Amino acid sequence: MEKLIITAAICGAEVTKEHNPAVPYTVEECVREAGSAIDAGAAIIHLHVREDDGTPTQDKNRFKLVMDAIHAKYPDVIIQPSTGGAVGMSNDERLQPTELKPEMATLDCGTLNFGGDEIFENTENTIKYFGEKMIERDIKPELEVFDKSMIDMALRLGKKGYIKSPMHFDFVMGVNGGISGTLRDFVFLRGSIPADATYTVAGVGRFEFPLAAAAIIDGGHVRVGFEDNTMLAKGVPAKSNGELVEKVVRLANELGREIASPAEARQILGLKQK
Ligand code: KMH
Ligand code: ZN
Repeated sequence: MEKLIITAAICGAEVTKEHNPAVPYTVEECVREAGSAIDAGAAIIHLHVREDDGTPTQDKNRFKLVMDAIHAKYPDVIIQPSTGGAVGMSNDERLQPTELKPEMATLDCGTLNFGGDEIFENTENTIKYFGEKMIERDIKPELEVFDKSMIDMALRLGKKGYIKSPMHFDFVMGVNGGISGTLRDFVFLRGSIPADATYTVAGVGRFEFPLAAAAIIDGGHVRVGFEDNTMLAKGVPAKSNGELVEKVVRLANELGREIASPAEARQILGLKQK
């Protein structure tokens, strides 16, 4: 079986220090949290950035600052900026980090309810626009799907030339408004992608580790991190993103799956070697 790629989603746009005091806002905190995850075995850092007070931003200069600071200490790691940003941001605001030509970036494949009155808006034209920009900038999209219909959207737009194959999906499961985090729905999603596609699974909250175990067994890949879940176990807050990655590494060891380095992750995902 292919080695396991672990992605750490270290901060997200919604989670705050009130949820867990280790959620990073400043550049130094982002380097600390990315470092803890990389040292534990993460090959990819899925990155959102914040102002020092925690306000989410898609500012290109802030991304550059954080990405350069992480790469200064960890030159090999794959940094995957978010183009989802935070609810309510405009398309061009969200696309700013792609101007830095990262190896990968997320591409969200549909609109969903995002709690309360919030709607995370990704119209068909938005997805096409983001797809075109990523092809133009030679960026491999991680296709974030929060429901089965979003896989169908990606496949349809792939046929029209907006997304290249082989595709790489991220099943984000357990968001209120998206698909559930059950094993039944995991099997449904993973059975709905093309044979040449790869996937990672990001289980939200209590679904994080059960779905990680399912993907480890199935030959898929795993995302963990404060963006999705801040707890190491019920009632036990994680002290760092690294602790969440360490738990995935323990599961992988028990289940006989080796961990991919960033170079091995590049090979699995078809990215150019550095
Ligand atoms: N913060 C969410 C609204 C992504 O990174 O591409 C969107 C999100 C998805 O986190
Ligand atoms: Zn994200």
